Amino acid sequence: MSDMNRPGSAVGESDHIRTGLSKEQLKQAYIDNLFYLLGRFLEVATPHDSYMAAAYTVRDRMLDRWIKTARTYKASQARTVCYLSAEFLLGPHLAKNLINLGIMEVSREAGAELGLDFEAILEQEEEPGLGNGGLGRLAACYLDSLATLQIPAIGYGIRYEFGIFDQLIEDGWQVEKSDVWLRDGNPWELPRPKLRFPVRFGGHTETFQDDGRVRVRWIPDLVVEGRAYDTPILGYGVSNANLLRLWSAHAPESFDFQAFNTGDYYGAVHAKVEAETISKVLYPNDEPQAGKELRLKQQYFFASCSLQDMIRLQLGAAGTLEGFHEKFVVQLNDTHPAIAVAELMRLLIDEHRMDWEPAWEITRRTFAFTNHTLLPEALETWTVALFGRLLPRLLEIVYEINRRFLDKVRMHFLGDEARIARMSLIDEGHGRRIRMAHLATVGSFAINGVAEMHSELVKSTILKDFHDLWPERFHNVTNGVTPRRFIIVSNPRLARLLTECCGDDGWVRDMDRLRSLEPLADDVGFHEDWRRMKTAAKRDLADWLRRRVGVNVDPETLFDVQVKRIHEYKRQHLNVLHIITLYERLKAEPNRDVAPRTFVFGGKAAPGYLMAKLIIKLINSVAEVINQDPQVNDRLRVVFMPDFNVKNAQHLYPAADLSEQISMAGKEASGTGNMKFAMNGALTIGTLDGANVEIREEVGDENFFLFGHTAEQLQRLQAEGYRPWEICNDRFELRSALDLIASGLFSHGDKELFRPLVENLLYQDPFMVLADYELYLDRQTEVSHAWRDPKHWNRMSILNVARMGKFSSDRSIRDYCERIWRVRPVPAEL
Ligand code: CJB
Repeated sequence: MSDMNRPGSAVGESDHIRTGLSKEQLKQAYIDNLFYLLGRFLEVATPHDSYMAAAYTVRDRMLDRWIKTARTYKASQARTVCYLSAEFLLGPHLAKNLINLGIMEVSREAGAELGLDFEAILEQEEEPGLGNGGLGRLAACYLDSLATLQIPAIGYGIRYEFGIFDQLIEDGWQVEKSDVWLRDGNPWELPRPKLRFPVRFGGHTETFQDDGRVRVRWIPDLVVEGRAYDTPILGYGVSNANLLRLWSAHAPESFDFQAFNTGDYYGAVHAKVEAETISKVLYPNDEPQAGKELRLKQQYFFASCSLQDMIRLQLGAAGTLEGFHEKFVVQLNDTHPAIAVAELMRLLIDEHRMDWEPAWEITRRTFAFTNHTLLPEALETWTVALFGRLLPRLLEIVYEINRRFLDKVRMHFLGDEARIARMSLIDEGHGRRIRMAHLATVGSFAINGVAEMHSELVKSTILKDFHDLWPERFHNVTNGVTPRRFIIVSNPRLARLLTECCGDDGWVRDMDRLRSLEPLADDVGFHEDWRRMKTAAKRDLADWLRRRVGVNVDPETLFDVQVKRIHEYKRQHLNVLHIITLYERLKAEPNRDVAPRTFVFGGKAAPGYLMAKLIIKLINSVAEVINQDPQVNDRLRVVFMPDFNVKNAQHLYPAADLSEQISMAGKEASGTGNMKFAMNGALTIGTLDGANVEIREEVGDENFFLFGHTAEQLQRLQAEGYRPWEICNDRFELRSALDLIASGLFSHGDKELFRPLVENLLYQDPFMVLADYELYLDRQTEVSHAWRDPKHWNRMSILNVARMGKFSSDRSIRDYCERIWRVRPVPAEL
């Protein structure tokens, strides 16, 4: 990437060693930081010292922008977006910040002159894995776009001491290792020890008279202190830097002293441990949430700290809470922070002495809610018993919100008691549970899904009754991903090519400009550039896989990639069935003409999700047999890339030829990996699910391999009585693939190992893998044919990249700004 548009040069470069962007200034600053912050000098610096010094050098430059941005925002009094998310999956900071500052190339040169191995320095960074997958990564993309679009915004979340586990593969099985990302220090954050708020748990409530009004006092039995850690988030090619504020849980000092003074030493230590546990570890998702008391504590903890912080800011600026909802709009990233609705009511009523009606008016106009899934197991509910024990005051408030809400419903739908039971915030049917999605919906002025199809399903299924009541509150905002991370950082060759074709790098902020590539789709010379770029990325990946995984793959083969969380609904096992069928075809007919393929899988399974873990074992077992079989291993290779995370993913997107987006229709809310692949020129094989539908619309049906039953067809099949075993009777190859797994061929003769998986497919098949098997195979055969015609393939690949503008997260954020948040850019100047 050129450094042409770097913000410093646009607005007059500073001479200061901490802010200047010239090569000499960067070199000097690096040596200075190495010396004064790390106590090292060039000759003895380890790669990690070098990384830290480089990070501090970049951070200094960001702080300059950050402080000026904060001043600008303060002066403008503009509305601020607060993005509340239990997850932020940021990926490594260094490369991304160098790009956004516009100093990647000059830093590379500075590094070379200092004799540093620039790539090795980038490689040193351990990413903050504060998220599970799509939802957390989406939050990170949105922070990047908010800053780039110069929107005043704060991301609020939890500073987990341990992020998502590191995944090792041992004997084909997933093994989890704790993620100690903070061990060697985090140069990107600034602790704010003075910025701390108390958060209460347990105890009881009592009423008292206050100025003739009855008010409630909450006497907790545990008080935890949330302390802020701030990370600057810089926009691309602008001077705006926003704030990510993460909360870490501690025991308040006064609490310790009390117990020490009464001689209860162990009690004090216990209280401290209990407090600090709250921000200890990120919960892996996809697991039944029974009994996850700590998770509810985490949710309340960060919602409360964030709201107390907003109230502090509001009172500081305006001296009153009256215009709170005009100053702040709070986006709830799924139901994880939904308790904020009740907590804002508590803060306004109990702590700031407001009456219910004005407090509710503010609350309801503050929040907006994004739903990310329809899967029943992910729709959060908490038992009234647990909720009441941990958060007695919040339970009272939820009851009151519910009472008033149901009165309205009753008036609207006279006599429809069934509807009232369905809409209640309390599910009376399953041991009395609080429905967090209902709380979020009732407390929000806008509710949105994350792709058109998903938003329609939200309206017609899980929130149908609410849509009947408030149709105007429902929206769609299709997800997007940031081209800074997923094109420039991941695929610099493609970025250079795009800049050349467009004449400048304006496409990075306006991806619709890539449409100008369309005429090049038939240009022979351009095809050559395209092929060279793709092959180089495939060679890089092949090298990386050889070094990291110890597998050799041929960059000339079709790279067929499926990376995402391992889940039955995402149907990695459908992909495996295709591989086994190809294997059997080649064994039966060794000279059969098949397009040589390398299948790459990656993704983590929730530690308690046994079927997902068995799918990982199956992939590795099939890989072991196929890769060692000389009869086929020149045409088929299977690789499982361990520890799929943002950093590793960056090697994959540029190198993929085919992107597997094969979820059961109706189950994937959006998907965002589908976008990352297509932006990098991979073709998609996919079902009509989530954002696949819109990607296909944009890139054109002829440039997308669609297969599978639609959501309605699958529903009908299920309603008619779905009998997967009968499908096997008619499909010889399917039966045979399942038999092969059951035979023990892939498990050293062990016929039991994969039995649960095979039997689940044959007799239940909840995600209708077998129903789509044949359609999938047919489409894969067409993929192989298309691959044989490189001119045609390249054409499709170029058109995919040219037409992916819609899926930049800048477009998503613009949608949110215009339709939901009603906020405008506030440009910061250096
Ligand atoms: N998603 O990653 C998660 N975690 C959840 O708990 C619920 C949903 C995913 O969110 C992504 C961002 O919206 C979607 O693209 C994806 O389809 C969904 O599964």
